[in-house]
Amino acid sequence: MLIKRAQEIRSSEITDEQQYHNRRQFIQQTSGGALGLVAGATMLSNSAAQLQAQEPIPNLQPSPFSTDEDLNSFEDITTYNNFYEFGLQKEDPSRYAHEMTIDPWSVRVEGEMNKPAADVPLEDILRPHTLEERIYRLRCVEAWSMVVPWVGFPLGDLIRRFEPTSNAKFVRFETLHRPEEMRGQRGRSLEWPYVEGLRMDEAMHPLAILAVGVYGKTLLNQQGAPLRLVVPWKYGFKSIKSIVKIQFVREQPLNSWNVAIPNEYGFYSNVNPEVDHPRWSQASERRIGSFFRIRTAMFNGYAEQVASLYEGMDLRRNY
Ligand SMILES: Nc1nc2c(c(=O)[nH]1)N[C@H]1C(S)=C(S)[C@@H](COP(=O)(O)O)O[C@H]1N2
Ligand SMILES: [Mo]
Repeated sequence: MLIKRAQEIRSSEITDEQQYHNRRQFIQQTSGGALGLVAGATMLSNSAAQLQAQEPIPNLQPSPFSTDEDLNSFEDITTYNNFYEFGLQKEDPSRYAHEMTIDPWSVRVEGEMNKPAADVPLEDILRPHTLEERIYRLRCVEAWSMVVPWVGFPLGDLIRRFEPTSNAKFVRFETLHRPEEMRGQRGRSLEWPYVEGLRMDEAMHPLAILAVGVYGKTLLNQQGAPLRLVVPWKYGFKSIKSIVKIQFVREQPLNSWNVAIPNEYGFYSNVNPEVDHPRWSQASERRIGSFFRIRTAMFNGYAEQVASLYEGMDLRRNY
């Protein structure tokens, strides 16, 4: 069990927004007290994606960073995914990600830090943190977007625990590499493992979170269970899934999409309607589940919070 239930909460399947809002209210009414997080994620051993048992996460606090836009349905969020480790089609992750085992799970934390390098069990990664609900827009570089009610905690809070030194200028992340369970890794659609990185000040920004859940329950594998990054002002590919390694490094890391197609995908990858992708416009996006295109906002609508991180930088060159 990943999350210890402080109180039993209603765990009926949630498939639409109205139901969800009712449930959120319920969660808010019954919340109070810190979360107890315990060991031994025995949550999953599936023969089919539908059998992935999600655990309810109680006592979620709403976040002032949440958007109040309409949420995408649980169905959209869990069946229209990019997770190339399971294939290139949007429905491939929901078909095949159950083949990945996520119990036990640990994260190797190493690099320029005062604490010794260690394989940290997932429960120790989570234990000190209070989980919040963060409703964020996720804007894929392919010009579609979703609104997702994540459950997570600030990445910066985790980083601080390991006391990175002043040599740590960037944070580098790796996804699990296990071709036996991740069929896409048997091919060469990308170089494996999937790698991403953030500049230290980006990683410390309060909007950047590590997510463990969605819609009030633990993540399904196709969403990057048991632990994935969410950086809402950047294109979706920065939000690396199923993280097994976090390194504090001196140099800007090479990230998978930049290595694969450097003239199309950079390191920064800030959502920017003024800088088109070489093959398509980034000025607008299609919200999944809607027919209409909407205008894309600078930094995906989070400019007020993050623009200062990039002051003086040429965002055309640093794409
Ligand atoms: N390990 C890994 N992480 C990944 C990807 C991937 O292929 N592999 N795809 C990225 C891309 S392109 C996007 S848009 C988001 C999609 O997240 P979602 O499926 O939860 O919407 O995950 C990102 N994280
Ligand atoms: Mo993406």
